[in-house]
Amino acid sequence: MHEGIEEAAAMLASSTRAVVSTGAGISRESGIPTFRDADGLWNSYRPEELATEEGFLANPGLVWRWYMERLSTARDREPNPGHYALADLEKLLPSLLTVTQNIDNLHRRAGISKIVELHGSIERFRCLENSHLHDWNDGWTSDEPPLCHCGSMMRPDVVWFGETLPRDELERAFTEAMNCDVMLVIGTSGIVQPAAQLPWIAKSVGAPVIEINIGRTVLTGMADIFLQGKSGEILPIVAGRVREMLG
Ligand code: BJW
Repeated sequence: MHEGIEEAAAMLASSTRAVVSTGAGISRESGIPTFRDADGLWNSYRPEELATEEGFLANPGLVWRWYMERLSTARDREPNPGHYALADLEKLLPSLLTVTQNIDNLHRRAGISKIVELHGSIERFRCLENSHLHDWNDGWTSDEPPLCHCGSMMRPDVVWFGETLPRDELERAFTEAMNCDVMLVIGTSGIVQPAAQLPWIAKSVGAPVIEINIGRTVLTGMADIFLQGKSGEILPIVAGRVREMLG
């Protein structure tokens, strides 16, 4: 067993305000690609074209089709043992809040109920002009963005580069980070702002930071505990130990 697991589990078991910050790595074992790994999306696709408003306005069909493909992948895939272990931890630690940069909805599907989605959701849409929100509509096609009742083009309700994050979600994430007594950071490269600030905020208020990642990141040097490996393998062990400690 990983030597830091015992210590990490003890920190979580004794916490009263735990925050978990997740990134694309937690969903990789479900078959959803990350962004910046060797097989990540940004190695095959250009973020300027696909994840900015300018890219969308230049070629709405291209961006819409890309998101439709990713929506279909997200719906086809299942939560993995890492997602389920986090849902177990939420039951064991009622104060635990999950803050995710992921848009894939897998945390909710695994049973997580206290969650802040910083970058939106691939399951939701809003129109460009008036931000009218829509769920998926079976009358829509995957080819071109449909129009809202106000006549404006529909786009995925996700946060693209250069866009501000949803205000309430960001405020809640920052407030919880400022008040947490331990932060668990899972499967993120830790470079995309402002989400990347969360572990640093936790650290600045004296909360220990536990990182789970298959490789070292910009956060590893500041983390109090670094658990190197797949989140789908490490998280179930951590959650199991927390259950025993609280048992
Ligand atoms: C495993 C594993 C396994 C693999 N187990 N681990 C300040 C300084 C510099 C730049 C900026 C700044 N403030 C703002 C910016 C600009 C920009 C930014 O941060 N750029 C950086 C790239 C430098 N930020 C923004 O534009 C944000 N907006 C903003 O700040 O507004 C105000 C503002 C605007 C303009 C100027 C200044 C201020 C918005 C960011 C939106 C990000 N959007 C995306 C796309 C969302 C929709 C979609 O999915 O299509 O969000 S980009 C992409 O990156 C996606 C992710 O949520 C996000 C983070 O990626 P994540 O999750 O960390 O994934 P990876 O791939 O990077 O890492 C995966 C990790 O998992 C790796 O470490 C692996 O090792 C690990 N892993 N398998 C455990 N099995």
